[in-house]
Amino acid sequence: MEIVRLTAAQALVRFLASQHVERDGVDQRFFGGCFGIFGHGNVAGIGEALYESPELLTYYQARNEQAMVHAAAGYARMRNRLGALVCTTSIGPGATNMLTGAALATVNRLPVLLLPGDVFASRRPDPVLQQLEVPWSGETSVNDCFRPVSRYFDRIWRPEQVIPAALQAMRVLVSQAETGAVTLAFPQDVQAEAFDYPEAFFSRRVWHVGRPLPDEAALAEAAGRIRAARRPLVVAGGGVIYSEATKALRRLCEQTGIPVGETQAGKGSLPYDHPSSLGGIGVTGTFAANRLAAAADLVIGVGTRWTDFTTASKTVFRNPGVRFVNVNVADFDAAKHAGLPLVGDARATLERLAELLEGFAVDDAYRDEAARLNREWDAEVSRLYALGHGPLPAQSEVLGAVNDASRPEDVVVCAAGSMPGDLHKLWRTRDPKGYHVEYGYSCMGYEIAGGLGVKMAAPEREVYVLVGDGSYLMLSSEIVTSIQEGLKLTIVLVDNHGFNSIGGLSRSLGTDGFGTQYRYRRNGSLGVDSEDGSEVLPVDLAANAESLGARVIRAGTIEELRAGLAAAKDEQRTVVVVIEVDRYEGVPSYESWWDVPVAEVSAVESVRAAREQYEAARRDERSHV
Ligand SMILES: Cc1ncc(C[n+]2csc(CCOP(=O)(O)OP(=O)(O)O)c2C)c(N)n1
Ligand SMILES: [Mg+2]
Repeated sequence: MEIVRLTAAQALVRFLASQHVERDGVDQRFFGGCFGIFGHGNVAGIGEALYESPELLTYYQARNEQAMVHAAAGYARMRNRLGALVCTTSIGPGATNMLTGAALATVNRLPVLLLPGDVFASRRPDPVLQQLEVPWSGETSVNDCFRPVSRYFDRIWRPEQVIPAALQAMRVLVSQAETGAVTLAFPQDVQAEAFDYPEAFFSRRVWHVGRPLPDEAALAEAAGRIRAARRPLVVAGGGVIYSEATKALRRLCEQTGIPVGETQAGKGSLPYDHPSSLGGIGVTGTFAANRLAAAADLVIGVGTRWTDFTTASKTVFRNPGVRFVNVNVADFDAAKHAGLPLVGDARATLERLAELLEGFAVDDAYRDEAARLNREWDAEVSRLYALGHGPLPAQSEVLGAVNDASRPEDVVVCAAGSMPGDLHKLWRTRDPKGYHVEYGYSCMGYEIAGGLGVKMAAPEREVYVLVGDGSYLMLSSEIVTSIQEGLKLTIVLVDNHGFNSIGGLSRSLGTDGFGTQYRYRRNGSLGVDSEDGSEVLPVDLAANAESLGARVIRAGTIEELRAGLAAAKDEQRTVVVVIEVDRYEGVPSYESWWDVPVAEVSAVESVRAAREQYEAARRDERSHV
């Protein structure tokens, strides 16, 4: 057996560089590079390995560890989970800064490989700088916090352990059912220790990503139930996009006339103007989708986790006899809502269902109803895109201008605040990869960092990052990375001086926008929305973006925004277009509800009224059992 003497870090980097995935006969390298921030916990281990052999994995320098995991998640999503990035950090704060990113990746089922440095395995210099001392446990470090937010966790105590740990990491990363954050905590002394590794460990390894089919009996049962349904409805989730099942879905809809509502991750499963497309469903859904959902007798979930936003907190499906069929590669999701589980790949399963449904179609009246609702909804979008609101424009007009400026293949990126809901309703998606709203974790600060990852995965597309002022303030540092790497982003910063989304939620629940605006403290209070007009904080986010090296365009009107977006197209580096909007001119919700509990007792009259409404609304909440 040929052997090669390497440090544990060199061995891991060499192994990662030779991993490939193959689906449908297309072979691609799995790791597109390694993000990192060095400290004493990784500079001489992983850092040395990357320095010694730069051809193995391109090193990208990030500004913030949370942000680099967001970038890795954005990258993996854009690559339909057939590609990933590695993230290396020092020990202690560098490591724990990645926790939020790890949770985001796991919640969204996106592969990221995290290599937090860890305290000395030998424990010789205990406690090392930044070590958490745990009086009751000698083998615990801050990295144990990664366990619940990782789909696989290991700590590499000895250099030879790189071999099983790396192979297990790959098994999980490429598994379409299991994937998420994979964490290999790497003690800083072990990283630098040498071992005689078998050369074969480093040979090119191709991980096949298959398209498993559900059990044929379950497929036959599903086809029977669909044939018996009067008002079937498909709910398309992220799995449709990841499995590249959009064409198969379209064929099935055209053959059968079954209409489609989309989750946040599934938006783009059909183009917005397809007659079977009802757009977003649930809390932030369209009236088209929510109306047909209310009466649906059979709901076919494809690649969806069935979150409360999709089900409008279990109020959107109102037909007393409604039943579910769930196509999902993960049996965990396929079993939800007491559905008939079709555990398999979305594309292969939809293709097989189309065969089994040969000759079946819904009534023409139902097909026509969906097409009419599609058109009526689009008229509503046109209305909101062109409100002409003043003096400050409405946010919906900003979305319209960005949609108009973008090409079909360009990508819109967003994550938290009031824009994800508005985008879910209003964005006219024309390409399956054109809509990228992170709504599994809806993490403020994902927008710019995630957009960077999207651009790394698809440099040929323009990436439009829509970010609120709150998210921008939380995490905008990767603007610097985008400039360092020449990875251009067009960032549209929508300023409403605070948390509009939560302000609106607060008003609707009786607490008057308390604590959601960026205002001075006056008379002991930060103010509420009914006392609007007080001075806002003098935060100049445009100047901030400029100071980071971005080209900045300040737009006062929608016309200036349109001109700014046109100018941004000719720019090579990251552009930030800043526009202020009227925070009270929001997009309404359409026949939906979200369960956010209101105080059962309160001294505040408006809260008591909200509680009454809450109790009434909750009566519609049902369990699908
Ligand atoms: C990291 C994180 N903290 C808190 C929240 C809760 N939250 C959701 S939206 C929001 C406000 C976002 O403000 P901004 O980005 O300005 O968007 P706007 O609501 O004004 O549209 C908050 C605090 C969150 N989603 N993520
Ligand atoms: Mg805001």
